[in-house]
Order: sequence, then structure tokens, then C-alpha cells
Amino acid sequence: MSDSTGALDSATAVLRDAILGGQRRALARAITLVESTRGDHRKRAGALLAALLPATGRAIRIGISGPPGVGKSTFIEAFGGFLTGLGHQLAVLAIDPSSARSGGSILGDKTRMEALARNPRAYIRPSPSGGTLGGVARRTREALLLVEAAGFDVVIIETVGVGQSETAVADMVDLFLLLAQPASGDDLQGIKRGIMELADLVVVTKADGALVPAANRAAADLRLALHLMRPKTPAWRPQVLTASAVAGAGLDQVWGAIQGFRAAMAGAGELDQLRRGQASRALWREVQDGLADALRRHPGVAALAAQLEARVSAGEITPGVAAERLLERFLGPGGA
Ligand SMILES: Nc1nc2c(ncn2[C@@H]2O[C@H](COP(=O)(O)OP(=O)(O)OP(=O)(O)O)[C@@H](O)[C@H]2O)c(=O)[nH]1
Ligand SMILES: [Mg+2]
Repeated sequence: MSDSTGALDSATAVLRDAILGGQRRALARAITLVESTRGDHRKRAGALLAALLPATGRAIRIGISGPPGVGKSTFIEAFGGFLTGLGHQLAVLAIDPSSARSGGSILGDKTRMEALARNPRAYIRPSPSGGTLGGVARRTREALLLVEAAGFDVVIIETVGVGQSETAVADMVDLFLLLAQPASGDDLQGIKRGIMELADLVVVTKADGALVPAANRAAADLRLALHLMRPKTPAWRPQVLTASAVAGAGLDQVWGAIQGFRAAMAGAGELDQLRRGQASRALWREVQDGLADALRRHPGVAALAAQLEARVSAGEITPGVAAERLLERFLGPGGA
């Protein structure tokens, strides 16, 4: 948006420079800004993001998901320690659909990632609370750009695997990593097929002590299941690995697979294509969300909507006709 870059006020320019300089407090303030729904904040956030855009895109973006209790927080803590040990700068963002509903946040997770929270090479930002999944996803996408501009070269976006949030996360990252339990057979099928299809890498965690044989069996089952699915891209076949966050085992193999994925995708030109597709889908989702909001706020529409909804429920008119009337009211005559 060249119009918003031109209009960068001096406070925003200061914020931009502080973020480019990697200053944590400026980054935190900027993320708070993109999380705000206030009109003037949205404008300023837009200008800031436009000014930072050339400095974005350099990180490897990893989505991590898995059912409640699978070991996400423990894994990210261990893997994060491993990555920062290699010299990487790691940012962890979270999408928590339950916090979108309850208005709570997963601050609890920050305490379960104690060492990482104190690690100077890591930055953890809990899920923005409140709002729809669409809203939370948009703010997370923008936070991702901000942490990239601040110099973080690995970004993990975590989500609890309970619903549509995985799809949202998979559509903003390069690689989607699914964590699984050391269980096999029917237990394994707690992972929904739709979620398995999103995975570029499956890691059976807790592969330590007495759980090692079960973890290996689970990995074999998962390999079989993945083998029967159509790969997301011709450049990469999803892999299944085992690891233990507690014992710190297998983390190097996980990182090796992530780098292998990245190289295969970049070599085939698929990474650029993936990110371009994600950006254009995000555009149209925002247009849809914006239109739906404007429609709901339109003074003439609300009253009519209530009436039409009642008539649709009563079977007096079809949803199609009712929708046409609403759009006519919203767009004015000739607009629909
Ligand atoms: N043995 C073993 N236990 C683990 C490992 N990783 C996690 N756990 C245990 O599994 C439990 C759940 O771990 P969390 O990291 O909190 O799991 P989570 O997926 O973040 O859970 P939610 O945030 O509630 O969805 C805890 O009791 C951990 O101690 C591991 O590598 N080995
Ligand atoms: Mg957790």
C-alpha cells in the first residue's frame, strides 16, 4: 500500500526503526497495535506493516499442532532451546481457539515454557484473546511479519489441535508439524484425517523410557496412514519421526527434516508459490470478513435481517431470496 507508506508519521517511523533494530519492547508494542481493532490503530498498524514489509519473509515458518496434552509446550521448550543453542533467534506465537471463545489466554503455556521465556534468543507471545478465529488468525499473521522484521529467523506458531485452527495455522506457515502420542491402533485415530492431511512432518513425542516401543509402533502406523494419503506437494513426502522433549532426543533429526523440507520446496520454486497463495487467500478472507462486518453494522440491514431470518426459519421464503434482499438493502438498488 504505497498510500500508507507515504503517510508514515514520526512516532510510527520510530517504532519501525526500533523493530528493525530488534528491540523487544517495540516489538511487543507493535504486536499490541496489530491486535487492536480500533480504527485509528488499524490504520497505524497498516502503515507500520507496509513500512516493514521489505524486511519480512526471511524466517522459516513452522506450525506446530497436536491434541491437548500431547506435549506441545514441552516440545517447543526443548526444541526452542535446541534451536537457540544453534544460534537461531526463535519467536513463538500461539493461536488458541479456546481463548478466542473465553477471552482468556494461554499464559499458562508461557509458564510451561519457563526456560524459553527467559532465553534472550527467544520471544514468546501468547495468543491474542477475544474475537473470532478469523480475527485471531489475521492478528497472528501480522504478528508473524513483525517478528520477522525484528530479525527472528525461526517462527513457531502453536495451536491446540481441536478444530479449525489447524487449517488457519497451516495456511500461514511453510511447514506444518503435527505432534502425536506414543499410542497405536485405534488410539491413533484420535488424530482426524483432515489434520493428518495438513502435516508435512509428524513427530511422535514422549519417545523415552518405557514409552519407546509404543512410540515406534505409533510411528510405523502413522507412516502407513500417511502413505495412503495424497501428498500436499510433489516436492515433499511427509515424514514421521520420534523424539523426546524430556530426554532431548531426536530434536536434531526434526530440525534436519525441517531443513530438508525447506530446501526441497525452495529448490522446486514451491515455497514462493506457497507463500504467494497464502497471501492472496488471506487477502480474500479479509475482504470477506470486512464485508460481513460492514453488512452487520449497516443500519438498514439489522432490522431487515431479523425479519428475514424469522421468515426463513418459518419456511416462508428461501435462504437464497432472503440473502438477495439483504444484499439489495446493503448495496442499494442496482448494487447486488
Ligand atoms: N515422558 C515424557 N513426557 C512428556 C514429554 N513431553 C511432555 N510430556 C508430559 O506430557 C504432559 C503434557 O505436556 P504439555 O507439554 O503440557 O502438553 P501440551 O500439548 O502443551 O498440552 P496442552 O497445552 O494442554 O494442550 C506433561 O505432563 C508433560 O510432562 C516427553 O518428551 N516425555
Ligand atoms: Mg501447552
